[in-house]
Amino acid sequence: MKELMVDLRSDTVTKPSEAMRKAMHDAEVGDDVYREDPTVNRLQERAAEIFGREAALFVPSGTMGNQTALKVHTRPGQEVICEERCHIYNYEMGMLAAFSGLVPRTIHAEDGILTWNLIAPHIRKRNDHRARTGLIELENTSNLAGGSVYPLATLNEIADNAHAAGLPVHLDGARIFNAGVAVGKPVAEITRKFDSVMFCLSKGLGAPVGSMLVGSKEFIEEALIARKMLGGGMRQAGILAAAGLIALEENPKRLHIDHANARFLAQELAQIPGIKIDPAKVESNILFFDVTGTGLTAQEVSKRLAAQGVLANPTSGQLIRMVTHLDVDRAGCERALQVLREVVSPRVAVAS
Ligand code: TLP
Repeated sequence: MKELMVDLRSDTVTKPSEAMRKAMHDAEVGDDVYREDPTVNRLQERAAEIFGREAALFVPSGTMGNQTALKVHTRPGQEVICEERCHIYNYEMGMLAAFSGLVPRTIHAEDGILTWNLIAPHIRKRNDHRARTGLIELENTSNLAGGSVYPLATLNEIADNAHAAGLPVHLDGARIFNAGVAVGKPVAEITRKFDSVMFCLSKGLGAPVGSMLVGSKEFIEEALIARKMLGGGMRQAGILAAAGLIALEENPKRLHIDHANARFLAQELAQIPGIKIDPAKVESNILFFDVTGTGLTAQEVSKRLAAQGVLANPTSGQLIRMVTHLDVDRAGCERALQVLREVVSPRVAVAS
């Protein structure tokens, strides 16, 4: 039964490969709070190089990377402009308020893709009554908007205008390598104008733990302090960085497979009676579909799928999310579809 499990809940569920486990075993380590872990240092140098930046910092999670960046860029009482479905606001435990004293100024954008025209009216300069804007934050790919991908021109236009207004721009690039594959451009190019970028090693790239922050030397020096405040100063973290290095070097080049599997799932899902999805909107490795037409709630569908070894999370009463990754192949996708067809067929719905 176990080997038949198809886990589409998230790309966070990937397990470290044999090569990663071996590299972890063999990793040269030191105390990273003293900056003496050679493997962490190597990972940070490689990340900075790949993104064309001065420096990088290894952090235990994407959440810590984002919250560290927010802390460095802002002062308490300021507003952070972000899209209403973004991770920093919805899934980071209110830490933008708790840790940095920020107020989110959320904006709704079609498919989660903000534009300068949407942002500009919300920017507040110094004012005797209202909170000042401190930062603009974008998410690429946009997770909760279905893995949507920013056009490069939109990213550049937002960053240029933000800078002209004296505002820094942070990128939650948890899945920035997926975005790069989707637009066919190197990550250095699509993140060039951001003041800081967080990206995850532990999602589609398959590392067991870890994310990175990249930016200027000055930004990373400040980020080190905020990371320590959060308890993120790690010691012999080279054990983790060793797996991260393999993730970073090897796995970006296979992400197109996950995108093709997501498109395949979407096209087949669209054929199932009662399921609603627009396959044209699936640009990377995340997809959402609406089960309202099946007469079942998303929770019921998810429970029935799980009973047959297919895991996919409901994100509301109507929507289920599926995320493709390196531990799910085409056969796994086919199996997930077959189980779903059975689960939502009218005969099964009546029998329950
Ligand atoms: N996303 C997780 C959940 O928290 C929703 C997932 O399964 O997709 N930014 C983005 C865009 C993310 O999707 C995530 C994780 C993070 C940041 C946080 O990364 P971690 O989980 O490492 O703190």
